[in-house]
Amino acid sequence: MVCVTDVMNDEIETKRALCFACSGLAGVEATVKDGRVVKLSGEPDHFMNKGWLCDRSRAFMEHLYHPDRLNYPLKRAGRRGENKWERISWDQALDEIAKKLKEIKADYGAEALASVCGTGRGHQQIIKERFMNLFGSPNSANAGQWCAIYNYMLEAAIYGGATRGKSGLGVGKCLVLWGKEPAESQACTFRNLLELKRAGTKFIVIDPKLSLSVDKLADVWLQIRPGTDAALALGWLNVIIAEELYDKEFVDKWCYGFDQLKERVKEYPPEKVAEITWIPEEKIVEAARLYATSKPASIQWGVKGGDMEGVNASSMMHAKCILRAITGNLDVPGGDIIQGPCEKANYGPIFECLDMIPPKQRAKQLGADKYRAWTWPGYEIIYEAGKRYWYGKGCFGGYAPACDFPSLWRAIITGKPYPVKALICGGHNPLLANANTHIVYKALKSPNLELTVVLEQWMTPSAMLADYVFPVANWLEKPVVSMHTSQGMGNYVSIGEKVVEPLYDRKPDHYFYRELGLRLGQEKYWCDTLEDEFTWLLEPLLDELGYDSAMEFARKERWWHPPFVEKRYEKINPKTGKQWGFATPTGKAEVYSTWFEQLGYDPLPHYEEPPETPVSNPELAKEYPLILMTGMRFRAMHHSEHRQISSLRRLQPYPTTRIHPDTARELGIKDGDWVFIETVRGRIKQKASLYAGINPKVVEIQHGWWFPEKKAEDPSLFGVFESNANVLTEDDEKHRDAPSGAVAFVPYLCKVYPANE
Ligand SMILES: Nc1nc2c(c(=O)[nH]1)N[C@H]1C(S)=C(S)[C@@H](COP(=O)(O)OP(=O)(O)OC[C@H]3O[C@@H](n4cnc5c(=O)[nH]c(N)nc54)[C@H](O)[C@@H]3O)O[C@H]1N2
Ligand SMILES: Nc1nc2c(c(=O)[nH]1)N[C@H]1C(S)=C(S)[C@@H](COP(=O)(O)OP(=O)(O)OC[C@H]3O[C@@H](n4cnc5c(=O)[nH]c(N)nc54)[C@H](O)[C@@H]3O)O[C@H]1N2
Ligand SMILES: [Mo]
Repeated sequence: MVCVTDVMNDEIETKRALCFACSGLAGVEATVKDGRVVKLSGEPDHFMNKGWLCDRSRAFMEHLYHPDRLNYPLKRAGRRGENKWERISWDQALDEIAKKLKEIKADYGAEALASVCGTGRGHQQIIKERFMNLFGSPNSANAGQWCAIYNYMLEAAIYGGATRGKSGLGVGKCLVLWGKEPAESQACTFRNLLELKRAGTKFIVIDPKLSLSVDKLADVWLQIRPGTDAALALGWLNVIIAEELYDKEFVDKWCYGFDQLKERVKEYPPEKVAEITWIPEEKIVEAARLYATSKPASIQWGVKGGDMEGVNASSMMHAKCILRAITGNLDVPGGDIIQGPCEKANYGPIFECLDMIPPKQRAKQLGADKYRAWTWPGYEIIYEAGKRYWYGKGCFGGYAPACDFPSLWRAIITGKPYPVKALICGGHNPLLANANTHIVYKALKSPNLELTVVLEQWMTPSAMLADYVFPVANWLEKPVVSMHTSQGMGNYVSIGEKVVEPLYDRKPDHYFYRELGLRLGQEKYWCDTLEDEFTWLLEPLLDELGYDSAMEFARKERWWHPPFVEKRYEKINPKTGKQWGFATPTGKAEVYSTWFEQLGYDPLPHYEEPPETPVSNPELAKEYPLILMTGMRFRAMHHSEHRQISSLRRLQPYPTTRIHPDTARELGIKDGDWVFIETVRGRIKQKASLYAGINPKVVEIQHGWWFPEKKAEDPSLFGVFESNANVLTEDDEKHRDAPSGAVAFVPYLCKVYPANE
């Protein structure tokens, strides 16, 4: 409803948007006066934020009207990175790009076009996937390889769906935050967690530092050595199984391979795990007991305890799945609720025309020979098991199956296994986000790339190296659907209105992909506008609720949560007359994973010492004695974004490194000093913040830093090599997870010293 909020002045109206300042998607009330947004505030009754709104979301007024926003399509006029551009019309740019893509496809095959994205920005990713599938290229890469989506895939492989927390479904007795700092990373969720705390939930927080969440929530804090979470999880399993604290009935009836698991976890007694993790043995046992005996209990998703731990990523996430399963916490209110795709939507794979990509092309996906879990081979198994179970729809889409990022950069540079000639980058700043900035730089500068297109809101370091840059709308300038079906999982729907028409020549991403698609023979598959796409996406739900369009639903209803089925696995499936069980090949929760087995990986979790630690490489540790964690979230900014927004930059003016006061003193570093942080790969500069809550042997740095105020031209690229965490990280095989190829953002060995110049 567009309601008139001021009876005296009918030029003022209130629109209800969905915030995309992170992936939290809070409800926002936007006051528009004479066509201009004058106020953003939290939507009082929205289930996500309940009237509250963070600084970053409110700063989107500045984002909307900022003088540095990109307003017109640009075409490169000088050398790549020279910062010489000519303004060009959308039509002319799209015609030229379409012509070039036709030539590339004819000469090298469709796989010679790749696309990259990061957090994906909801619809932009699923729309890009449709374009790529229809074009015939399997080479889309995205951040899901190390962030959330692979985790959901793995959950789907183990018990048939992802356990995304859903608000309002019961208060658990115990909640585990494992490598997660919602106080900084998910401010809306953090507020909801504080409420749970007040309602009596006990919190276990596993973090190498005393985070805000440790401070405000933890009943038990396990100060773990970075990168050793898989050992801790196996230690918990050891205690829970040895002390028979698991749910025997559930295990007997619903778990596959428990005996093999029992054998495996014998290798991880608490005393050994204490030595690996630096957590006192009695605390490991205490926490394991608390988790297993408090029912219901839930383990939340957090990227640092799993997704980003390189060699241990799969094992860690697998072990978390096993903990949830054997303690009987799956599908109970207050526990971990398994969600599949949305029953009421033309979700993921359907929306993206995934079936249109021929098997011959799937087989060419970069990295799929080696990292089979994240790519087509792993996806196909999950899809088949899911299809039988979830309303005939399978699971996922949007992000998986994706190609392997590091393999993509190498294919661009070397032309092997085949040439990659064109790249589309949307919702991503690859020079900041990916491990090993130097290889990304080399790829983006490679003469082998004949065409690079970036869809952006700002001129970023990565956009500087493009041939065409298109100006895209932000979330106030377009409608937004949050439906975790865009990741194939989590079946609720939440939707927001467009607040104002896109300014200048900005357009929603949809416009680009549709227009390019039309020029390449994809007419049949595109709706005219983003609004129409959403209507088609939600058609089954809209029909049921009696709305004509997604936008009517956005104004009147706002969100829809499917009815909850407790312990669905026990219920009778009317189609088969048998119990539902789980959407896996065996119909059980596969603690021993037939998925990993089929793909040729370890079917049970294990712990491997990461390649760069004081234990695995004591020689290196002599020169680089500190353990490095990268990617410390902070509320003011999202990844590489928002450095231009002055109200936010005031909150966080510089890149920051946290270091223990004792360590700093020994190194001659004072609070606020600029310091170099160096690994074997290079060094960067950040400001030291002395913090007694971090282990003296550990330092933590922020990621995403570049400086819009610095020189734009290559090789400065807004100072992209000066303070960027990923100058220090690595993306070679040795540091990656065997099944998924997930890179490590933690742990590495580093040294820190004053930057005196
Ligand atoms: N060292 C280290 N590196 C990390 C991490 C870490 O912890 N440590 N974290 C990793 C994680 S989890 C992730 S998810 C990645 C994130 O990596 P990215 O997704 O690359 O992160 P952003 O900087 O948010 O980049 C998004 C870009 O998209 C633009 N943008 C915003 N909205 C839209 C839109 O609607 N359409 C389009 N086309 N563009 C838009 C923004 O201006 C911005 O430049 O970084 C990863 N990198
Ligand atoms: N403000 C802001 N919010 C964001 C983002 C952002 O850039 N800025 N990015 C968004 C995205 S895409 C993501 S993926 C999420 C991620 O958000 P979270 O899942 O909360 O992850 P992080 O904040 O990266 O790290 C969480 C905690 O893990 C700890 N940690 C570091 N290394 C280890 C380790 O080895 N083991 C364990 N157990 N803990 C460790 C850190 O000290 C930190 O307190 O945040 C999202 N929200
Ligand atoms: Mo992420």
